[in-house]
Amino acid sequence: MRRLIAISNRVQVDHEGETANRGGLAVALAAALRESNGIWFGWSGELTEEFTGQITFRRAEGVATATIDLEAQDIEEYYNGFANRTLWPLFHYRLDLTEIARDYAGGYARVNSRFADTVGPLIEPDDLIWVHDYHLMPLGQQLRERGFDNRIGFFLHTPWPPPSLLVSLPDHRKLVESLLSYDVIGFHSHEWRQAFMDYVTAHLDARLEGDRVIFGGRSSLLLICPIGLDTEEFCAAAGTPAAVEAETRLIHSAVGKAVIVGVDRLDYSKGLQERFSAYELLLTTRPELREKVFLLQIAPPSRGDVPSYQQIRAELNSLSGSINGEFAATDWVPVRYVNKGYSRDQLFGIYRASRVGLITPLRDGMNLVAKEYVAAQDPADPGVLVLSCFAGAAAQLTSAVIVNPHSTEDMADGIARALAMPLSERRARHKAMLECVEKEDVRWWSKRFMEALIAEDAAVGPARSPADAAQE
Ligand code: ADQ
Repeated sequence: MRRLIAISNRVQVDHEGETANRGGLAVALAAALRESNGIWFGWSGELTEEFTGQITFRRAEGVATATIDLEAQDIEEYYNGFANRTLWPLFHYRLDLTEIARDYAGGYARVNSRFADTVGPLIEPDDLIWVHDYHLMPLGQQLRERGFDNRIGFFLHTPWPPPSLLVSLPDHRKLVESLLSYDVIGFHSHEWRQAFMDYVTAHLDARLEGDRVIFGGRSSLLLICPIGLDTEEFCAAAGTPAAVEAETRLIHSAVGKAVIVGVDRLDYSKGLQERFSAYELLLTTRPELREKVFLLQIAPPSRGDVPSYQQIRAELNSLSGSINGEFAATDWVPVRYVNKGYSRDQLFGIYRASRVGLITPLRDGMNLVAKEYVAAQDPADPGVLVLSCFAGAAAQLTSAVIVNPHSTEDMADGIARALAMPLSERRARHKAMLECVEKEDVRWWSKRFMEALIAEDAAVGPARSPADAAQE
């Protein structure tokens, strides 16, 4: 089996006692790497006074990791700056929150170049390289410039924005051209891939041939490859003490009330304010539901150094407080808003105890929480998933109650429908979704991507090392 080198901004594997804030990518990649005996390379999350390129090698949960520390200026300009203040909002259609600054773009280029310089010596000619996410779009080109002609793939975990938004980015052409150094570019859904195709045909001197882009003498395959859950591992939580305790605690504390659950990183793309407003509308327009339901929103803070994240946190505190102030009774709190992380076992129990899973991002590349909610249900008496039409997951989980997260009325109707849904319909919808979550899991996802990358190898021929290339 070919060795995989996965490269992502952060390398996050669980060390004992740490479970909070683990992103979707961490969950998915660990499984893919364990199987291929690969190396996961990226930033340690640590700060260093001066960048040295020194690599720390570790092994955690069967995954070999190689990490580097970054300087404060790198973190400010590349991570907090270009990645989280420029690209993340832009790629989630939030031009209003997109901050453009040359320092950010400069930091982004510098860190991508530092990644290329430090990972380079680890790469052998036969390795497959898989780069992840918007933080590292130029890395493939940086590696090519250093002479690596391994098969290199890139997977985008976020949406790809429509061309009319992307052109707001200075140097948008340069960024997209750099992506076309990859052999395979993966997207979660047809919609994100189509937006990419629309851009390259409108703004670059590129040609589409089926699902390939031909540009600058290279061909890149544009692959639709929706990420899945590590379903087997996640479902192994069933019956564990932590899962059972979380489930029974929630059921007892609910005393017969139906639990509506939301689990999200605290991020403006997740539509949390809109969700709270929809729930408020539900209680206002359907008084018969008061004291019969409550919303449990779990949202651990993320990216606290970025002002828009501090702002959303303050807004949600105020919104949950005002809903509780308006509707609460002596023995009923309508919104339980919890800003902390839970272990995966506990999350399993929480999902299982909840009658409705309310997942309503305004835009989301995929959304793994929706899949986790489905996987955790009891097939004999499952809860109902209410899902935003703007999550990548909606293209696969078509048996969810699909709602428009911009319409509080539509969401309130969706929740009411889910609460009233008869058992037979709940079972039928759940069965269809579970089939997809089980079949198209994280192994299916990584296999699909890796096979596409290997097939490119057959098409293009074996890679040479930079040393071979120099000798020729
Ligand atoms: P995220 O935006 O982080 O990921 P998501 O796919 O929902 O979003 O994954 C979040 C993960 O964090 C889930 O596995 C969830 O269980 C976990 N999590 C959330 N809240 C938690 C809590 N309180 N305690 C413990 N765990 C918690 C990005 C993209 C997504 C895409 C993924 C994977 O934004 O669209 O689905 O990458 O590609």
